Amino acid sequence: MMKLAGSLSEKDKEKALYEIIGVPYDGNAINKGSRGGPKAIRDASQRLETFLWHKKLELSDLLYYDYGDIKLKLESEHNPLFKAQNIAEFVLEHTRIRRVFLGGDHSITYPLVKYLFEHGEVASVIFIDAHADFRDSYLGNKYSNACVMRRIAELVGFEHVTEIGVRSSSADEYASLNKIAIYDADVMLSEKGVQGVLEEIGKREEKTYLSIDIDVLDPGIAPGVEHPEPCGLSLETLISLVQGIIKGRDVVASDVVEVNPRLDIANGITSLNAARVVFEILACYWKRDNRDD
Ligand SMILES: [Mn+2]
Repeated sequence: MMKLAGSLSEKDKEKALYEIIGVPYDGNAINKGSRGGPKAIRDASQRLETFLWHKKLELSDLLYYDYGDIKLKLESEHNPLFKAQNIAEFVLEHTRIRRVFLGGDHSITYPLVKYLFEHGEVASVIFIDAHADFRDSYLGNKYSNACVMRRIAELVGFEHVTEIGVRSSSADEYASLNKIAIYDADVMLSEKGVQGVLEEIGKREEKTYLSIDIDVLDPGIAPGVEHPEPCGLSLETLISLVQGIIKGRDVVASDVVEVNPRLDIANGITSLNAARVVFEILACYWKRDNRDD
């Protein structure tokens, strides 16, 4: 298996400060294909320079290791929560270092947060997503990727969740969103802007899980997603959010989810931009840990 570009080799994995874990699971999506997301992101990362120009950082100096993918147990195929527990079992085996998970459909975030929350590693959750994902149930499935933020809010407390970049929900979902902190996509273009949003959310020292649904980007630059939503963020705006959040919060784990290579266009732009976001997360982890502004 191809590792994410810049990863330590297996013989050096004990040196890792950060770890990458693929979760090739799309069992709770309607339109399948995001199980291919981790591989597509790894493949796309080979097309980018590992020298991050704007930060003057060589990624292979940051010491991260790509562990590969979680092995999902097929006997629990028909129970999404059993699959969720399988994911947590994998995380249990690993040491407490900052992580990046590669999805997979967005439902993977719930079991990951659940595990980390119950072990005292995460206190709050930030979603960057085009969709509210706040339905109580979707087509009879409470663990659908359309319900994931609702399940997480019920778990960690509504006051501990924040959503950024949202521009789509049902009317019923919208009525329940007043319980959480939300910055919709239009706010980035308002007077408050990205910096204003970051000043409000990025200044608390609490262990945070940052979940990035790649569909928060405009479909013009991220077409390979299950539910493309027009009028999305630019990659520059998303990167600014990632930088500010990781600078201001103790982000112990992140994910980049919903890359669906079956729905992507031929040049693989969705996977490429997702790989770029993963690189940025790793660089921001390193800058925070080395107090390098
Ligand atoms: Mn979404």
